[in-house]
Amino acid sequence: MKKKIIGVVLSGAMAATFLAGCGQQQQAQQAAEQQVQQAVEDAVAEAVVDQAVEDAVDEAVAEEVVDAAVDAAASSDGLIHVGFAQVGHESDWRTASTKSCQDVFSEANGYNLDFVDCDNDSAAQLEAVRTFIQNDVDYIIIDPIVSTGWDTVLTECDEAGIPVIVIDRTIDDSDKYVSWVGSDFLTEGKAAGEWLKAYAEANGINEINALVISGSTGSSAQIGRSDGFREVADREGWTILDEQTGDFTEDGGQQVMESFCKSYDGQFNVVVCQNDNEAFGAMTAMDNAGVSYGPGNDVILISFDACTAGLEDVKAGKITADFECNPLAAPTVAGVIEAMEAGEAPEAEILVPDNWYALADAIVDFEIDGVPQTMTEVTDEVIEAQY
Ligand code: GYE
Repeated sequence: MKKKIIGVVLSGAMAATFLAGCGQQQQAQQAAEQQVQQAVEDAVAEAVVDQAVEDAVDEAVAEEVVDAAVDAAASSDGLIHVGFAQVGHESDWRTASTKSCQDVFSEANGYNLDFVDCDNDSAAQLEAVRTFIQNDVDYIIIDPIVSTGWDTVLTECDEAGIPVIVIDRTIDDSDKYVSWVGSDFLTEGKAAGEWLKAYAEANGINEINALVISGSTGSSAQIGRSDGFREVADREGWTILDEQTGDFTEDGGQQVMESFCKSYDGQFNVVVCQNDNEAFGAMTAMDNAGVSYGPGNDVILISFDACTAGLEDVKAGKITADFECNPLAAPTVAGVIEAMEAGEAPEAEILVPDNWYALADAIVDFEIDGVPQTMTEVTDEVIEAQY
């Protein structure tokens, strides 16, 4: 830049000398000075632009070099990078699901797992997925907290060329994912209803007045279980006195049941909890309110999930029937990824099978949509083998 300015100053001075020789010394002097000034300004401006362009080019090159290095490091570890946006840590079911994913997507199995516990916060879950896109993972697994609000972010995954696999809960407003692996929540809800019908008939119970403690509102697990049970209740003319969410937590179940015990004192003979943790809380509330539950008692207590602690309560005669939801879907998701790695098209929908559990006295024959169901008697061995 300095060299250019000196050159311009010199050529201006030479012009001044020439004009002075022609006898118009003063005017020439002024013109020359202006010319010099203008030239200096132009040169400075040009140099500033040159420098800025040079800096920007340097920066872009540096950024590209860093990106390339990161990419090289990522792919050179030979692992399949998976981002998993998990719902949270609200229940025994969730703990089992997380452990299963962490075991399956381990380094020893050829994976690098980026696990995010979204703490039941939908905004945090969308952010987790966007971070996976930025990190350019190979696959994204989502257990959707709620079933709607997904199309925009799934479009972003699609545009980034990252396949999405949905696990457990469903996405109902977008089809931009390659596969879903999970349980049929509507069938679980119908199972509870159809079992209750058969159990009530077998035990001479003519009137059903039910209270429902539902799961997290807007999750497909809540929607399916509520709809399935309600379908049977409506058909049979049962009364559902109330339905309030316990958010799939023990605390939530206890709080809702405390308020139910006050509002519906002596009016209910069935309590449906949409997971075992809510049932644990509801039992505490009923104990405190002096309400007896379990086979042969005031209240028929129905639960979902059938985790180890839930089945222990079935065995102890507290929960009358427990409708399983199997949380161990991660090995099946790994199968989907392996198929894609091998260039095969994965199955669009893979159902994880569930069992229905009770003690021998509460095992009754029932059908769902004309399909006969089998129930499993809860024994120590069954509990031992459960998740
Ligand atoms: O029933 C409950 C958990 O999405 C099926 O979420 C899952 C449910 C499960 O919190 O315990």
